[in-house]
Amino acid sequence: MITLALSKGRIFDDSLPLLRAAGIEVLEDPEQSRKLIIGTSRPDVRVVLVRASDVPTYVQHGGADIGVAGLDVLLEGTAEQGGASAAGLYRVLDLKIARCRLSVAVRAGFDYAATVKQGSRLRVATKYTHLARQFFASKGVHVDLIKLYGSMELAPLTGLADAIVDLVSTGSTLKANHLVEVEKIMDISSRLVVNPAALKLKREPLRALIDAFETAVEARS
Ligand code: PRT
Ligand code: MG
Repeated sequence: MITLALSKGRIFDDSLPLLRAAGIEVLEDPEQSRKLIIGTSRPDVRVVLVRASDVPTYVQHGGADIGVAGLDVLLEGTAEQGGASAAGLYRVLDLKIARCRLSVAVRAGFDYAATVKQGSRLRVATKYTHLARQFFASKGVHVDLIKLYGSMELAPLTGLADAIVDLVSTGSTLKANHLVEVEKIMDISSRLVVNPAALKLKREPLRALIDAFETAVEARS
């Protein structure tokens, strides 16, 4: 049995066409069912539904053999561990799905460039404290980081912070909240991650699955 960890929402939705191209149909819609383990048209492949930020943990500790996780989640985890790439987690393939960018945004009218130039401290609210710390340190910008778990956009509007570091795709969330993107930190897409022990034990079926994903990604780009 191969266990694939996916998160509900955009990663699940964007993974479906790749799975289909690999000859795998998922048998249930996670939005309709409350099941956390879903079968597929392949009797030897099942999907487990976990929080996006829990996918690396599942794969790393063998709760899943393989999984799909955003580069944001993977790099924040690595930065949290002091730069050491997680043992027990191979990043094998860029699936080029759930694409977005990690950016700095401020309230319209806030002079970010001047604040940075003057060397004043910038108050930054984010879920990505480790990536934000690395980014601002590399630019020599002094920051006070405020850890939030959601609705980052609210922070500059309420005076909690001067800036946020968050994911942007269409930009409409920023726009709706009168925020402007002032700097891109990095491009993000989802990656296929594999447990190294599983890759040894289930080498052939896992290799075949990874190859099928790779072919599907290439066919789409
Ligand atoms: O939602 P939950 O708290 O369960 O977990 P999650 O937010 O980590 O999961 P999910 O499913 O929202 O995101 C999973 C992954 O999708 C992320 O780790 C990213 O790699 C990727 N992704 C791609 C995005 C976006 N695009 C995205 N736009 N994740 C989040 N967003 C959010 C962003 O945070 C902001 O609130 O969408 C809003 C901005 O979107 P636009 O289109 O208005 O710019
Ligand atoms: Mg979300």
